[in-house]
Amino acid sequence: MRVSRDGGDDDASEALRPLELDDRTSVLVLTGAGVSAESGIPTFRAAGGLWESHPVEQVASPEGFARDPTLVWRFYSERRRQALACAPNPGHHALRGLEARLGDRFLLVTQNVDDLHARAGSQRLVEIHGNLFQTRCSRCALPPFREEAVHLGAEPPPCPSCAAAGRGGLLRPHIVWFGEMLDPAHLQRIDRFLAAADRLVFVAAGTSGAVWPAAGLVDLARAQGASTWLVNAEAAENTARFERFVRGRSGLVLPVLLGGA
Ligand code: BV8
Repeated sequence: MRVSRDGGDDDASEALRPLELDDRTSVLVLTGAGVSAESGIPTFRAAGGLWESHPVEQVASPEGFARDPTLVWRFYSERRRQALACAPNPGHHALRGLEARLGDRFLLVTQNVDDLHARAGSQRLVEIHGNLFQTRCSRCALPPFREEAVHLGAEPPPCPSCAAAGRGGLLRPHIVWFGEMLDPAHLQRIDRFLAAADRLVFVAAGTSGAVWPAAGLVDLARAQGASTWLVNAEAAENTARFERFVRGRSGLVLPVLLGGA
């Protein structure tokens, strides 16, 4: 496994060694769909960004839900089934292991909604795009709740509290769709972690750097003086923003880089 510098080409690369982390160093990690690929969950890129010939932005958007809530629930129900049938891989476990060693000097930010980091035991975890197994009402203030059920019926599931009040609210996945704001509490938690860090290492893994604001996290970390690593099977849209690029599968690279191997 080779490390190339500043998005440079491979022949100037060096052998991969575990990160040197002294007790003044904090680690911020961002993961994407690539980290769950080895668990059997297709990435957005691999699927060509399409679901059943629907551009993902169409089914993962408030407009898509307003247009066809039954179709959107089929999209998320199939992903619930798929995620429940999968298990965390060595990449997830290596992140859990590093958290155990660093404690509060560690924070894991994920774009993944598949629940695999939580199932691997990650605690200091920010699911910035939500979680497949959380449901809320699209209309009233019913608090989000854990739900593993699939909704494949002709009718989308009604909100029980709206139904009781004679309102027509529908349940929706508690997921951040395209065009929707991220939860400010999540962004504040990341900012607090960055501000509290003495020395900082930022690692992005299994992400194409195509979706914002997640793709800009590397720049926030650099602004804090972080050393920056990208672990990805192929070059990402923002590879040039990283000091070091390890081209490889996260299930193989992360256990070595994070020293759990
Ligand atoms: C918002 C939940 C603002 C849903 C998701 C600036 C510039 C351009 C566009 C925008 C911008 N700012 C905002 C936008 C619009 C939009 C956006 O970014 N669009 C993109 C498409 C251009 N952003 C938004 O809409 C965001 N909201 O901006 O609100 C706002 C402001 C005012 C008022 C209102 C609103 C919300 C974005 C969140 C959307 N929700 N997920 C669901 O999952 O169903 S995004 C979803 O797609 C994922 O969560 C993830 O974030 C993204 C997919 O990206 P990746 O995870 O990186 O996956 P991908 O398949 O692309 O790549 C995988 C990589 O892994 C590949 O590189 C591959 O090589 C690699 N790989 C594969 N196997 C492995 C591997 N690597 C290692 N090991 C392996 N084994």
